[in-house]
Amino acid sequence: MKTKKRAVPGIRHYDGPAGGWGALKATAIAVRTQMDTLDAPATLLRTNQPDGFDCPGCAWPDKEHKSTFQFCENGAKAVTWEATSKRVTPAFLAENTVTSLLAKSDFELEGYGRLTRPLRYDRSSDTFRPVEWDEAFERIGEILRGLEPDSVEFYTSGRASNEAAYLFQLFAREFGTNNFPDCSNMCHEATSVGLPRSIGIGKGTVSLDDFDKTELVISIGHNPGTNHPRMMGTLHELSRRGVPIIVFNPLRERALERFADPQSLIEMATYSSTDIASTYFQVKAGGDAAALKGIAKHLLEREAAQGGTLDNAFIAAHTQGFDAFSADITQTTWEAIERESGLARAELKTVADAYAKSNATIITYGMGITQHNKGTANVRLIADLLLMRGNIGKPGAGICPLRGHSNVQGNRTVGITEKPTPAFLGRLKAVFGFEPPSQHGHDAVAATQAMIDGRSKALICLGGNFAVAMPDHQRGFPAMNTLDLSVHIGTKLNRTHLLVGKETYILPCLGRTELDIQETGRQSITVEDSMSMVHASSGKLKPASPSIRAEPAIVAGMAKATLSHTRVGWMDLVADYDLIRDLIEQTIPGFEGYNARIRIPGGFRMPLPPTQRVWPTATGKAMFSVFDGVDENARGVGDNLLRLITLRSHDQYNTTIYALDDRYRGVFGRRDVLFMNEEDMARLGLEHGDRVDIETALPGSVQRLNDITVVEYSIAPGTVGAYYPEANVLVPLDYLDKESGTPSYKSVPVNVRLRSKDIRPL
Ligand SMILES: Nc1nc2c(c(=O)[nH]1)N[C@H]1C(S)=C(S)[C@@H](COP(=O)(O)OP(=O)(O)OC[C@H]3O[C@@H](n4cnc5c(=O)[nH]c(N)nc54)[C@H](O)[C@@H]3O)O[C@H]1N2
Ligand SMILES: Nc1nc2c(c(=O)[nH]1)N[C@H]1C(S)=C(S)[C@@H](COP(=O)(O)OP(=O)(O)OC[C@H]3O[C@@H](n4cnc5c(=O)[nH]c(N)nc54)[C@H](O)[C@@H]3O)O[C@H]1N2
Ligand SMILES: [Mo]
Repeated sequence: MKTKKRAVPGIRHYDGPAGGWGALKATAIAVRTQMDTLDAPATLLRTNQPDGFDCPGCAWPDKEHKSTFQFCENGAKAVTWEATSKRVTPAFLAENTVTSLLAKSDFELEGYGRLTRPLRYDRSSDTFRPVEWDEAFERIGEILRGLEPDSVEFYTSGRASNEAAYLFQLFAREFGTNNFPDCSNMCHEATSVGLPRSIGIGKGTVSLDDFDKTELVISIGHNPGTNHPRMMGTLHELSRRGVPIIVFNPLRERALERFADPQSLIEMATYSSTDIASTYFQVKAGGDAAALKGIAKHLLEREAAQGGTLDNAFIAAHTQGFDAFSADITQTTWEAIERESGLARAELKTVADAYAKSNATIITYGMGITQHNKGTANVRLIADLLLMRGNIGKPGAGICPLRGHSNVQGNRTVGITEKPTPAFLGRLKAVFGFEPPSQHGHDAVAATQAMIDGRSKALICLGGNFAVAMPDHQRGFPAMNTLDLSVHIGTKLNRTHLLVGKETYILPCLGRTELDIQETGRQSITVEDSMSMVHASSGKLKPASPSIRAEPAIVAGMAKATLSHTRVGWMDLVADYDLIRDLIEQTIPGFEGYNARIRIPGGFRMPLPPTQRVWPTATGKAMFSVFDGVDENARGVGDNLLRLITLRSHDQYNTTIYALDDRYRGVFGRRDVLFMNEEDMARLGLEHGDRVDIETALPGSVQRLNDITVVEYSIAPGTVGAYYPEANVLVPLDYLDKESGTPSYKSVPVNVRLRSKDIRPL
């Protein structure tokens, strides 16, 4: 850092490690500001315990889900945020019109606390008013019955349990549509589309045990200190064991550099920390394909020169497409690789050498890989690199996508997909006796487009904050207002709820931490983590209000009121979730003995054939791919093009903003910042603290975000970073990975213009 840099309000360089005392302090603040302190310790201690609830934070697994308490700052935030003692009461809603609430920030909206009553929008007073559950269900059913099934969108956010999600898809399919936009479409869809083509299944292949045996980890495009904090314990252990961790990330993320484990007495007592990354490559945003191709190119050259580099026996026995893959790598020039990745040939050689030396390598990745124009191709390239040395289906090796929401993987497993297989539909028909629709439905982008065009007339949301999470708020928000009906099952108020249609209902539900008592007694739900482990979760806290209901009960209530001739015994299923699990078992392979197996602590693992070197692809082999070119084909226009990545702060959970700090990046009390490299600032004549306007630099685009403060940061040249969801206004709806439909949230070409040299006070 330069010393002459001027002081900017809320921007302070953060020197400490990630974790450590700062994490304990932040947890204490989360508890104090949200919860009744008497409840907090017991609640936090039940997180991820055999008889407790699954952390609603992230999808990183626990050691057999029966570990001792694993401290996690952001898990604690997720739990305290849900278990808050704050409430949105009917009196509060009567005093605050929807128009006035829309003027509040997302941070303020969720900060009002838990929803307590089912609500209906009243246009004459512009307020939400309490409504009885049955009345709400009846009216929702009446409107839905009057609509074409394919003009209704059924959105799922990945916090929903397997049981709720299964009922939700059953409702939609018996109603007659496969319109299932879901948060996965904005997240790991590139994994769900790419990995089946490469290895036959759209899930990661590693387990926690593999991390104990691995010799090398390559971490690409994810920020575990914030988003998968329990993974830090694993990385910390690896680093102490001397396992190299090679990071590819445009931004210097503190947790990937240095971490103090709050569970390590010595580190806490001595204020010391452990280095995490052995090497840190600040690849350009969207430059990963070039970097991966560079590593592959070195491997091919090494194999030609000295042999012993590729696992030729594995390639011959288990794969197809190697010749086309290697021909493409061979003809890719070093010049193109260096230009697009921003990394030198010699740097990539060090990675190739480390990789060639390792007998068992894991590659982990997140949104830095998937949220790109070529997200699917990126994912496949990671698989290719692993296949070159037989690193799938052997101990200590494999591919490890870091999933998002705590049950996003489970939602897909139990049928939340707009492209169901004929086999699954056949089983639904055999078990339930109705004819499910076979025509593919809408994903998240297609659903939004259909709403904009007026083709879709209703949106039913099982959780989430759909309109805010999606790109292009300028077009998406007004489309919400044109709907005949919007229904939101949620725990807290958010902007999507307030973008009211002709009729709008908010149906408040229990969270994971809360007791769920139905007719037959206390119920557990189940979830599937990032490593395909399925286990039970049951809350213990008293529900936020006596008038809220469990998600399965709300879905069943709507279904029963909508489907006059339903073949499903909705109310029996709600009375006993074991019966829902029986139906899942009958219709989805891999759930044999479901109810018995979730009663064993730790649960069970879904089948993962590639771990046994069985490849359920069309050819029965693992398939190499060819990544076309080395760049993203971003059609940027203009002179001073930069590439924008939109990302999460340390104090947020997707669109939920817990607080306005981003401690590790040195941002406090504000979110209106643009991280920029020193070189780019000099080139553009900008200084730390200058206020700029950002414009999307795609042909025909008129999208902009005004008055953002430039913050000098260690980020790859040519790359700038801003926070999601504020920066979503800069992402066009049709700027996406064509193969998977994932918006390119991490590679938007932008131009930046100086607005003012005055520093904005906080
Ligand atoms: N506390 C907390 N936990 C969460 C979430 C949360 O918001 N808060 N969200 C959950 C969800 S839904 C998800 S999907 C995950 C998200 O977890 P992550 O995948 O970690 O998501 P992001 O924060 O969006 O950013 C990822 C990282 O990618 C880097 N990056 C950006 N572009 C590129 C690129 O082109 N190449 C490379 N190599 N790196 C790049 C960024 O610098 C950043 O460090 O976390 C889950 N867990
Ligand atoms: N620019 C940009 N945009 C992005 C991303 C990005 O990196 N950059 N990331 C994308 C990703 S990876 C994702 S996954 C999406 C996230 O999109 P979503 O999953 O739609 O968004 P969330 O912010 O997780 O949803 C928050 C809301 O969920 C509700 N909620 C919380 N807990 C529960 C519960 O237990 N049950 C129910 N029914 N509701 C609950 C609350 O009402 C809360 O307001 O955003 C995407 N958007
Ligand atoms: Mo996600």
